Amino acid sequence: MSDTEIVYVHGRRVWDSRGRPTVEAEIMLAGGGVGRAIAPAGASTGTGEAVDLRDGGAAFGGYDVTRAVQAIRDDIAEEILGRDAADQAGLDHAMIALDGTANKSRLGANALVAVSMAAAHAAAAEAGKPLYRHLGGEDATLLPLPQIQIFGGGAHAGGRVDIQDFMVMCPAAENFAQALDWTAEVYRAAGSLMAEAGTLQGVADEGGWWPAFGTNEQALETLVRAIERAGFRPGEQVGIALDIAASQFGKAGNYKLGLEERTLDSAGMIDLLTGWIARYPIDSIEDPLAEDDAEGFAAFTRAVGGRVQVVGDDFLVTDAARLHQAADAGAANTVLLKPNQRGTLTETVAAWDAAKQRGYSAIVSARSGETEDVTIVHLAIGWSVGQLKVGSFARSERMAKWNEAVRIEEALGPMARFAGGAVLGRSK
Ligand code: 2PG
Ligand code: MG
Repeated sequence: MSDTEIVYVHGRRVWDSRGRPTVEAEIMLAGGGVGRAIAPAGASTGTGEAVDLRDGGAAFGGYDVTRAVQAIRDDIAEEILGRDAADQAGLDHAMIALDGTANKSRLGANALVAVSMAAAHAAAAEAGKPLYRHLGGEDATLLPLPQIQIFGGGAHAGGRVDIQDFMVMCPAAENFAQALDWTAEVYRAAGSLMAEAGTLQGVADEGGWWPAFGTNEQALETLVRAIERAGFRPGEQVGIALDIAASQFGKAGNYKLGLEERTLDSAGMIDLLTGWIARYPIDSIEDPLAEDDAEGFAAFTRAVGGRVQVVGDDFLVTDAARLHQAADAGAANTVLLKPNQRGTLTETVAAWDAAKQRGYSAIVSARSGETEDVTIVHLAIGWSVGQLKVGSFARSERMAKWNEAVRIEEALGPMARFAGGAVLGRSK
């Protein structure tokens, strides 16, 4: 029996940052290595995502996960006991085949992703290495440029404003730790601006300040003022990243901006956003158009893709095949990588490989429903992706991830390289 043979598989129900049930998997190997991981959950999900299997019914608003947990204990355990955890692709493909559906609706992508990540942790533990090092070897030294939310909106704030994430990036920071230092100051300055305006009303789902604004653009203006008040030069030291999450309010070419009581077509959305790009120091825009608007995506990318990251989240759903299609059409230039959108690490890596092949950048991303699980930080560094998005700078399910990256940067010492502005195509 090899040391990396799986000898124990367990699933259990735990709780996420929204107080909803989620799936945890635990795996033990013959050599004694143990791995554990928890599935996250989205709120603004793309229709092309693998299925987050929920029980439905009355309990916990229908969000219970007893079926997904049971799938780990029964079907998945039976399939993977005796398999080699060091063969991640073999393991993941066995689970994909066992599920047998195109969207993981039988066993649940939440069950699969927890097991897939737990197996990676167990194999790393068996090898006596941190996960990032196990995944990337000696080359895993690139600390990501973080995208950190200052105001949360959209589906994460009851639709209070239409736009979902108002984030900052610190491309001019010397290292990851300094990017956090700067972000902490901007986050605090934004909180004081809200307090002074009498609009400080707590935080949204991912810890960003509650967006008590009269227009979407007011949030942008306030963000620029917060950057300045924190003592930074907007656009140079600290830039803006937006997640429009347009699938939440746009369908079939109609974009309903509830806050502003107007409906735009695809061209109108593109005008609105290119106007914002002209007036504000925006470096990155995610899901500027809806998932069903590939033509809009391509038009927007033609218009601004040379100077701004155009990121596909709901549009690409961490899917290598979709990325190739998008690349053929010239739509987007960056892909968000969310392991639970597909259900296995192997498929997530495939999307990252496709991105590299087609000249796309990538951003590893958490979900709005998160936990203390820090696996994605190790993926971002282990795969040298260069960017990481985890939500805001508050609430421990977010801070746990930022803190893990601080530890890894420290452990790498002089070997650590910070992705900084280079991932945005900027020279220092
Ligand atoms: C997104 C994520 C994270 P959710 O849209 O990028 O902000 O949200 O997990 O709700 O899909
Ligand atoms: Mg998104």
